[in-house]
Amino acid sequence: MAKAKAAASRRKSASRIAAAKPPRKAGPSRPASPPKKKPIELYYWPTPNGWKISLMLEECRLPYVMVPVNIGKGEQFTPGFLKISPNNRMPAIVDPDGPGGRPISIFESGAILQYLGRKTGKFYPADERRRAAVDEWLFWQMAGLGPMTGQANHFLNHAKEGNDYARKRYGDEVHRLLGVMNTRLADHDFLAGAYSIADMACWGWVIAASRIVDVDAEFPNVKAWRDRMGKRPAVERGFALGRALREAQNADPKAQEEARKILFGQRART
Ligand SMILES: N[C@@H](CCC(=O)N[C@@H](CS)C(=O)NCC(=O)O)C(=O)O
Repeated sequence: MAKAKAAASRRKSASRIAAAKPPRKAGPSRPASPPKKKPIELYYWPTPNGWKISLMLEECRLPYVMVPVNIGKGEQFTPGFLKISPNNRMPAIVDPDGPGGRPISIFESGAILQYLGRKTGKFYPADERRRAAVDEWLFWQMAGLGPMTGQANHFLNHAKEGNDYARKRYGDEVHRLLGVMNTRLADHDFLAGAYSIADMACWGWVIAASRIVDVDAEFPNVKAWRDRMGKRPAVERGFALGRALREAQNADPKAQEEARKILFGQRART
């Protein structure tokens, strides 16, 4: 499969997360164990969309290797990555053990979360009524909280002076969405009732929105949810994945300037 081949060429630079094989001990031969499954490849950079998938992989304890896609250096435009993710956005995954035992690649974080939920039977209930509730809040994040917080962050923290209308429009919308979330969480511990992929999808965006809106003061139920999630060991691990990579880039003004040029002002390349 072409996509999987392209992925293989990028694997060289992968940070190996999967447990290393212990050395074989000499001694009486043991019955052959079933062949070890290859880890999932996670194409990733530590951002709110990337964290969704690192959280889910950690929560499910699925073996994976993280392949950094430095979006500030333009690695999302390499031909190998575009074969996996034609939208030049991370996250994406390649699961060597996909449907029918054949490799599959998936882009779009919501599609990846649903796929991993169906694959593992975890955090994405099979019961239709409960699944519909998870989908509601997952799509709410994908179409609302994520894009609106992204735009608010752009106009408030990255755009040049001016843009008052855009700042207000997106700032207001983030505030409105946090209000919706706060109301929902008044009588639910998690968005769809039980902890699910919808919560994982929202996690990083609430962290990002907390830099725009005073969540602690204005939205106490969202704060309590953020604290509840933050205490989960898998969330801690998923949130920490690749942090040093991003910190190194943030500490380098030249790299930041290069990133701005790559990330802003993109137009169709064909
Ligand atoms: N809808 C996509 C959005 C992914 C996305 O926007 N990823 C950003 C980082 S958070 C990215 O890869 N940006 C690269 C670029 O702008 O070229 C998803 O949910 O997977």
